[in-house]
Amino acid sequence: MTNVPQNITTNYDATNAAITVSWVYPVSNNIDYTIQYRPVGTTNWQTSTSTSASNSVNLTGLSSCTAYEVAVQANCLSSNTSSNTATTSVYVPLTTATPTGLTATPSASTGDIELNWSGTATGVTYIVEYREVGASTWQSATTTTTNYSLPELEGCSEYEVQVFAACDANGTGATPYSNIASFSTGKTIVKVKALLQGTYDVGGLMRNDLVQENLVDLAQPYNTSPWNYTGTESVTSLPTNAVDWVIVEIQDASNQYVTSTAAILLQDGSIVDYNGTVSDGVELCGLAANTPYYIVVRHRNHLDVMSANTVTLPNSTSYDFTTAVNQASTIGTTVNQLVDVGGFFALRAGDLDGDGFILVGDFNDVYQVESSIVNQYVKGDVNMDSNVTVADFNIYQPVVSISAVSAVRY
Ligand SMILES: [Ca+2]
Ligand SMILES: [Ca+2]
Repeated sequence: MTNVPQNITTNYDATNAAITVSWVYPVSNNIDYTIQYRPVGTTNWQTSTSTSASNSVNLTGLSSCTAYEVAVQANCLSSNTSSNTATTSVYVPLTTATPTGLTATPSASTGDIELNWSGTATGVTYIVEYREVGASTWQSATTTTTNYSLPELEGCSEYEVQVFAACDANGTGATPYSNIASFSTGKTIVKVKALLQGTYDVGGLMRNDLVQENLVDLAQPYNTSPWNYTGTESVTSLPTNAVDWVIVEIQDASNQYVTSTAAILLQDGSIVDYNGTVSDGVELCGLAANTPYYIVVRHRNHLDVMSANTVTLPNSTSYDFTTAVNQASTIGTTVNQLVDVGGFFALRAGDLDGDGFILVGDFNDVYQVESSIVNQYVKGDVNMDSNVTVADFNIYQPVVSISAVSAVRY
């Protein structure tokens, strides 16, 4: 008996952490096989015996990140044995679990993004991959611990990150990827609260008839004159406690425009990001850290307001327009930018065209045009109950001639 087993194949089976060896042999009766295997470069063979008619065997108890060579010999039980096959090699990759629970958290002190995950703590290399959302290629970094600090990245962007474990920094024997975590850079969280007179209810809360009736635009509605705000903020559905879209605008200490965003006004006056990234504020790009700015809140048919003083951003406590009339910047000594709605202060209803003046033009160009419209999301609906009626006119009429401060007019 001299036939050598043919067509030997070796594969690493990750599910069973085994090398599967198979071969072909022309005789099936009265035969068994000796399978020899060892890490490449070592001397001593380990052996495994197979009597399987399927001519294959699973080798287990392997070291990860190691190349093995394997040979097979046929043993004719009634006579002699064959020669060994030529050796064939197979690589056993990293057999530890895939990294899990990846998180990405900005460090308040350094601006670095702190990455943490769960995985084997020793003996492996972790390869971190990150990119700006939408970019086609990943950048990478390596570490041998289960955490990594990504140095502060340029720009004001959304990033995503993933990690895998490998035998070395070249990625040999890699595990699958972890979950993807996301983070943003260069953004400043601004916290501000405001109420709207038109839809104010009681106890510091606003009604939200328009949201309940699914009438509020799902995309920010300030892309028309006078705002001409071109942001692409949109949602698939508004939070159930949303009231409407507003614009949060930042001006510098000289009242020069810096940046703005469309955001969601909630019933208690909180203003939050449309994408839910921040639960109690909005993220804005282009602000210098720990620098004083004016905060402006704009609404479709209410008089826009600006903070009475500059606010150092980011601010940990909301700038609250609802607590006092003088929270809003004033024109000279006339303190009338906010209206007392019963212990709380609200943006004045009635600037139907949003230009910063409550004048007859609001009546002529908006209210009169939209009069008698029902069940729609329109600016003439001052009390935001979805209908344009005399009730809206009666809110507007007594305050004709009040203007917003010049810094927020269009
Ligand atoms: Ca107006
Ligand atoms: Ca109305």
